Amino acid sequence: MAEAAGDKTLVRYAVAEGIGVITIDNPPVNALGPGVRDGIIAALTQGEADPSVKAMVMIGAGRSFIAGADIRQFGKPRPTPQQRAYELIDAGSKPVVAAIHGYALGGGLEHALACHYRIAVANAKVGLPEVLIGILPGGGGTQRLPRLVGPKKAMELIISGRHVPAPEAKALGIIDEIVGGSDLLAEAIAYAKRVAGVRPLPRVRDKEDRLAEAKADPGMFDAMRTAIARRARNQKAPYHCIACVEAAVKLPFDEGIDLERRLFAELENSEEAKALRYAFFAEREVAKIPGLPKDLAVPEVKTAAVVGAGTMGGGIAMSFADFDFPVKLLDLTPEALDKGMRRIRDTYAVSVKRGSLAQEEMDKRLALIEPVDSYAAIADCDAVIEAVFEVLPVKKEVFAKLDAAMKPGALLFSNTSALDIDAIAGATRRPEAVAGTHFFVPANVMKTFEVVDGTKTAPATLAAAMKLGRAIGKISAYAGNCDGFVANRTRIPFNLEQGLMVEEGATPEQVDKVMVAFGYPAGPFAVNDMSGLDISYETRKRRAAGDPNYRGQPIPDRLVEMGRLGQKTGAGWYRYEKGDRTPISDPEVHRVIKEVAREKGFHQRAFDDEEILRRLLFSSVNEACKILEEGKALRASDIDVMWLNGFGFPRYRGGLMYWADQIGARDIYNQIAIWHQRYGARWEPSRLLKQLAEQGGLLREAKGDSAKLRRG
Ligand code: 3H9
Repeated sequence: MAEAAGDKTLVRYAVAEGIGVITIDNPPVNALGPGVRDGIIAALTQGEADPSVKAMVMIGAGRSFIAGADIRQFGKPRPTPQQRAYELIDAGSKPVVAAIHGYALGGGLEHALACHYRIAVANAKVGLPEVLIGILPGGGGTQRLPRLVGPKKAMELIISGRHVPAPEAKALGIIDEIVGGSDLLAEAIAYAKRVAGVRPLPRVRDKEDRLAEAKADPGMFDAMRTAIARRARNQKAPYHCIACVEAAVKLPFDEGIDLERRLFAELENSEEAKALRYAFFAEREVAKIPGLPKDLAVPEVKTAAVVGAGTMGGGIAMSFADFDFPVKLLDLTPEALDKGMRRIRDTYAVSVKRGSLAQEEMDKRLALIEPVDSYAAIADCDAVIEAVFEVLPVKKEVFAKLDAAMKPGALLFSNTSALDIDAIAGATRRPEAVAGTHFFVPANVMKTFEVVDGTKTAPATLAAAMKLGRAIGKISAYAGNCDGFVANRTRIPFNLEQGLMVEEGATPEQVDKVMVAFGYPAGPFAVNDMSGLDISYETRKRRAAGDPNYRGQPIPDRLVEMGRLGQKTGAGWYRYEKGDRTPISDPEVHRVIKEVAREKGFHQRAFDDEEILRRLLFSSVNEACKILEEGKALRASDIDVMWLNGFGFPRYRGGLMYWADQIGARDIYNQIAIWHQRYGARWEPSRLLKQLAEQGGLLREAKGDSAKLRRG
């Protein structure tokens, strides 16, 4: 290959067999950072000017084509580009072929859409995920994609931001050809030679036929607005995406581009975009555990087992199968195993019925889950996750058995949500191989995956647990060993205040309304009804038995004693019509609340919405600060990641601590100090919060106390 420009640049240009090859080389994902866009423009200009070049290929070095604009540059001032690659390609006289492997996302796919042809290897993925960071495709994507796939499909892809596998992209018309993956560049050069002489050049901007579908169905844009109203409430980006696709249909191409640019600029610095960018980077940061040796040999987990075929164990086994991971499911009686496997089958069958899972895929996943009834049958697995009853003596017994049965080097993980991981590890002779791996409910759906670090957990065990979580599609997050670990511990005060405010006069409906308006998919009382009121009832009874000063929750206790266990009994905090999950306000509940308040002498008063929101969330912010000052979490942003992926906190608000910064540590501290006076010890302000309030500083940037952290 004749080199026409320097090799060590972000974008290389060379000529091979009469084809100009533009290689983007900006590790790790070829983001369009400073210099890359200009490099592409320079290379296109060079190829256009070179008479020996008949066509060009655009390709990415390393693991991807182009993952999009450099997200770190958003929100910073940048010069308006004098030239754009899309326009150069449209104005050019030579065909350009995009050769895609890995990811072509956002601006990456937009570059490919401006090319005349797109080829891809079969495992490549393409998409316009901008909406997930609160913006819209600003490089012509909203105008070109509808011209290829039709406006309806384009809206679906742009509003979901999903990654489309190459074969589907080919079927949709985004990709022209799927090619073998062994030498993409050679395939691309051959393809470019084949199309070099084709005229006129096929420009996506000129394609009008697919736009006609909107003429037959002019209501599709408003229908889409209505369809996303619940999901997209409080957000602008999804609606701006629809407006742009509508413009693609109704306006000439260049006017559509103008609108796209204008709306992009409006979104770039919006509050939702800032929060979503923060969430994007927080989710990458959470994977990092400082202080682990760079050359750490992380044991590879190829085979896994789950102990306990209950709801949790079954969900965990499904998490493995969903990511193509073979897993053994151990329970000791045929009845328990049968019941567990039946539950798994039924859960998959619901997805098949809904159309979100193909029958063959369900069969494939079920075949990956092997029910077994003895410890000997799992002995050779690389890792085992215990998911038995949440009672310490039971867990210890299981760990002693695992220790005796499992091969040397196997990793022993416990799916405990609160128990002391050191006590569990103490039941084995290999505490260095033990860590907590806390799944959320339902385990096959929720993404938060807390990895709990015991006093003796080896760095390699910790790293392997973090990696295993990612391998099964979870977001692994570090947690120190303390009661409730990090996620649940931050959530407990929220749950407590929720109950107390109802004793004091707020209604469940009002609390739920406030939190739904804030952006939660459902209010906390409606969620209680979904999970059932009986579990926390049992916990309270147990605690009360062991602690004469235990402050119970008489209102939900009374509801449970009346047989109101939630959705499963047709009544809880709300009532439900048969076969319908919509919560209906129930005067009977209001009567019970008043009755218990009278009996217990609770003073009831009216609440305003802001007070409800702040009491719920400030209590958790305070607890999060205490966790950080105790060195039980690495970073405040990890807590945000857990709240976003474990508790339904609205993503466009960034997370608990990011949201708290919008109010400011000082105001939060002042309010908490007042509540401390009024309500007593449970509102004792955290020292870290006080310090941030006095000295300034962002809550979201707080780190775990380095003197107390086990890692770092
Ligand atoms: C856009 O394109 C706007 C356009 O319309 C044009 C407007 C004019 N920028 O995720 P990973 C970093 S908006 C900066 O762990 P994976 C990431 O932070 C953009 N950095 O890898 C991490 O850094 P570190 C639309 C980025 O293999 C490292 O790369 N595109 C970017 O699990 C590895 O990332 C998107 O939204 C970026 N665009 O997943 C795609 N992308 O090592 C965003 C990654 O320091 N990216 N980094 O922590 C992704 O979804 C995933 O990174 C991807 C790879 C699927 C590509």
